[in-house]
Amino acid sequence: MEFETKAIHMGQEPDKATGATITPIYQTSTYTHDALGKHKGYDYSRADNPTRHALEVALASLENGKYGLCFASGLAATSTVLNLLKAGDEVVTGDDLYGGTVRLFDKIYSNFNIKFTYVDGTNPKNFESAITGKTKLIWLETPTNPLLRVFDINEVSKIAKAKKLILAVDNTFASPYFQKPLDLGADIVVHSTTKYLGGHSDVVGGAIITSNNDLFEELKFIQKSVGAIPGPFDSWLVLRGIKTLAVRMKKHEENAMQIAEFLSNHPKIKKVNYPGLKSHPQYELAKKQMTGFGGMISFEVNGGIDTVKKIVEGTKLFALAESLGGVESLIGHPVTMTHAEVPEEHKEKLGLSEGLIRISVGIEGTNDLINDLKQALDGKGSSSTKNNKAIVV
Ligand code: P1T
Repeated sequence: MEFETKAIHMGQEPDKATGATITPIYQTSTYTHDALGKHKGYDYSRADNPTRHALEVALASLENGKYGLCFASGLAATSTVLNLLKAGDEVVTGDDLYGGTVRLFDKIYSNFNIKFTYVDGTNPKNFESAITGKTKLIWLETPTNPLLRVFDINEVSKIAKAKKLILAVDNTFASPYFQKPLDLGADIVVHSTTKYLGGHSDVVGGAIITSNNDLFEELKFIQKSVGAIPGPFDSWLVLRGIKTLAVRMKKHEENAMQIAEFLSNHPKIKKVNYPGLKSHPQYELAKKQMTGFGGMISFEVNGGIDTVKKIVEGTKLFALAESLGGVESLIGHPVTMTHAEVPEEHKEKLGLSEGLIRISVGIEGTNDLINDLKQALDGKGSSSTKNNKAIVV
């Protein structure tokens, strides 16, 4: 079955009880048993819920996986993967990651005596060199947030397999429409469904997909035991979102490609990070492991925080906000927003500078978006025109 068809039909058969074409929101915490020890497959909604189940089946199919598990947020999904570990275990992770993931690693799980070693993921050999006898998990985010670096999933999966380690890939930026890590050798895929999967900036959620029976059993047990599950309505919003994922992703990419080219030719811009540009250091790898380059771009401006402030406060269509992957365009400043809590030395090592701006390109008209960036870059915006925008922190 083609991706577009799966997104609309997998797990989403007409409701057995009523014939409802669209999966109902089963807003119930519990289920009446037919008799002692006999129920219709559902017992209590922390363990399972039909609306969530429909989403789990649909997401598994989109990633070419066997099993899906949904969570209350992307970070709840990531925590669930980390809950596979025990005190004393080690994780080798690519160094460029969502700031909240770094915070979760360094500020929460390191307290439980789990060690995280960050490596430059652009060279797969760096993962191999950092592996010790205690390493259990390799964590990859690709393309990365916010520098849009691309790490070689297949090469890293060979290293993981040779050392019998679990490889988990955060596929949030690409979405399953453009990248399928399980097909490339990963054991676990993680998503913030808040982003492209939900697609409308109206829900926070997360997901894990795997084809490994043992990992699934363990992860399902953790899901039920820890309880970081999404409610039925949030599950339904993501289920509704994925129906249009394919058409949205095509437009995100079409817009992003034109915007990346426009930005590359702008005199105020020093560097554009977009895997679809031939100048991107991992362009060939991106072409090989992805079927498209996505809708996220970051760029470095000539000048300091004052220039940054003018640009991020000067756009009228691009809202100054955290998050990404919605139909509407967003603009952000990683070092003071999404990555504010990443330690200074980590930022320096990565080259995550004050001059870096990140945009999530929406699916509005391409020319409107380019014109909006143009007027902001050329300094034509004024503070009175952007009263719908947040304040830079
Ligand atoms: O926000 P949440 O649903 O918990 O997802 C966390 C997360 C995980 N992985 C990646 C790659 C992410 O980008 C995120 C969240 N990112 C943002 C909020 C952001 O603005 O980058």
